[in-house]
Amino acid sequence: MRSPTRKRVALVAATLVASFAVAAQAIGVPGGDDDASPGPAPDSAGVRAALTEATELGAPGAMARFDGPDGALSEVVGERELGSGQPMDTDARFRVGSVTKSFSAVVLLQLVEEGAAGLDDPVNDHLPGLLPDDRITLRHVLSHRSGLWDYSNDMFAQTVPGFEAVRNEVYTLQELVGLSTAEPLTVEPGSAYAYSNTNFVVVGLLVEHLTGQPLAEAYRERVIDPLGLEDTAYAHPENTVPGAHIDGHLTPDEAGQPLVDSTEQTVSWAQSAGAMISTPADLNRFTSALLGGELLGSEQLDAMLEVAPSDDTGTRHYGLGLRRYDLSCEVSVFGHTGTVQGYYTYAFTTEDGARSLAATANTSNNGDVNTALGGTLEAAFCGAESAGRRTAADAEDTRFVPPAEPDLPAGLQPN
Ligand code: REX
Repeated sequence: MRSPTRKRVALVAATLVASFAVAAQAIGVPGGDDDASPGPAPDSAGVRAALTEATELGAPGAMARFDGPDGALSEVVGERELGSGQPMDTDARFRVGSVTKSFSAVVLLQLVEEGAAGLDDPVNDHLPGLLPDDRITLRHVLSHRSGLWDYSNDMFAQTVPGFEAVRNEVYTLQELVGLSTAEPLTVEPGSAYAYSNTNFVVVGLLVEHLTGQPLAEAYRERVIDPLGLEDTAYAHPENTVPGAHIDGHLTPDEAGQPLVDSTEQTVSWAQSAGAMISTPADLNRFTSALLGGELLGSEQLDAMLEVAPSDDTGTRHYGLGLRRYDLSCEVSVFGHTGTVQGYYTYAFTTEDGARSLAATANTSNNGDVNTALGGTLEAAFCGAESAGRRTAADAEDTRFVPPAEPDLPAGLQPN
């Protein structure tokens, strides 16, 4: 049972699946849902231009799905598996990388809501001796302010050899934390934002400890089943993507080398920081439900939305397992980005959860593709009238540039 403070928003099934072009006519529903601001109609041409650009820059395929007051709108470009001739498919599953962090944060915040732990408790109060500094709290790990070294920096210094070395490995969460704590803290606990996968491995350990359940069960019981996310799975340590899926294609560091099929991998190096599998519809349902108050009560949701800058652009922020991007049309969207070998993902929703976008491209280690894919956000949430809109003609001028994340090693692609 969720706490009574959680809003029980009725499950409104998105029944209309149309092209972006149809909804671009008008989204504005006078007398409709009072809570939801209709917002501008999504710019289907702009979304398509962003996806097309992502494929021109090296992704075999790219796709996006928008869910809003008028239903669901999908756009696909390119192939789901290089050379197969099979089109991208918004019903197919893919690896969502760090969007997993939002799922992990929700589960831990539910446990905080239930009184199993306090946000400002030291992690070591619950897992004695795990971390080298007793000052690191749950809030610090959820907001990337612990200073815990990101062990994955070392793993992927060389992209393809790094990937091949871990793709079939199975780590324990403790082993991953151990790789981090062998290095000194990068900042004083609580003093600064320093993105690190280690933080969300610690979140996974806390969830397992506080629930007494394996992570997969905790995600299923608390998020996946209640929201009916039938295409979302935490399959670790299996290395396949069950059912219809998009293949991953990792871009080698050396120019001109062929893409490496990275579909099969355990993602054990990331686990609660990045091993979830999902679809655009499920990601939109998840982000919309989260901001709509279905997963957390107002106190925990407010804590999650309390953000600090994640770079110096003034438009990119991080809360607790959640990013906030401020778009050119003065709309702020909340969600997460993801990068796991072979896949880039964006999953964001408006503050009321009424409009959501999930976009993915089936390559990684190609920052230009990631930047192009990010253009779907401006197009979908700001619409064709926005100064920040993208079309094929003015894509260069209106490029949506994800922030530089100074804490990521060279070669990692910040979102
Ligand atoms: C791992 C290396 C990137 C990727 C990473 N991913 O830390 C986490 C994530 C799970 O999704 N983070 C993103 C590899 C940034 C987020 O939070 O938004 N890069 C690749 C290399 C570079 O190997 N040498 O691009 O596939």
